[in-house]
Amino acid sequence: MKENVYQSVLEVVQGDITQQDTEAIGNAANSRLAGGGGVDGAIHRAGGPAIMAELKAKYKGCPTGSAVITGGGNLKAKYVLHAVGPIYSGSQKDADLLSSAYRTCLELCTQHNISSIAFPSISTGVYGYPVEEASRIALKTVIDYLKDHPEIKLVRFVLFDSKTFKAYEEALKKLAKTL
Ligand code: AR6
Repeated sequence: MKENVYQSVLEVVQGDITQQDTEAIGNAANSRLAGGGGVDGAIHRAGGPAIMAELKAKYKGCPTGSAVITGGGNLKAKYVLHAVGPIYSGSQKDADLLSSAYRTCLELCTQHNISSIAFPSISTGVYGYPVEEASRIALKTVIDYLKDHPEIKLVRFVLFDSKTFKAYEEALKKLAKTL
């Protein structure tokens, strides 16, 4: 599914983020930037050891709700944005932290002249964020950013499983009506 959002394109597809040819891909990391399972494990496996070496050399960790940038190693993408989403607790702060994790990635794109990025569904795996709510927050955050940032031409959400893909598709259909 593809929507024109202001001067940019917002896509929702089912697939594997490690195979994307956008300039950057997002990662769902942890605050120690220690690697792990899920999409984090898949990105480090596909990108090779250069990504972890750069993380260790440059950063001492990353607060929840923020993100850091590295090169893409062996990936097609030139950069990886390692975002740390919240572990779902049910508090109002979760939404703010999830939104800020995506927003920081978008700000890093602007700072590094990156005009296309693919995101996974941050926090909805082992971090337990309910996907219906997380998908609305993710898409709304991107749409709000694109309003003032036409330099970002393409944002693609790449969802691994059909349940997550359908949730993002539904959320985008609803949000597109408000544009
Ligand atoms: N491409 C796209 N999405 C994927 C892929 C892939 N190759 N593999 C998994 N997903 P999770 P979180 C989806 O658990 O909840 C790690 O250990 C997955 O189906 O990866 O933010 C980190 O180190 C789900 O929809 O991230 C952290 O400790 C989504 O990616 C912790 O997990 C996110 O699931 C972060 O947990």
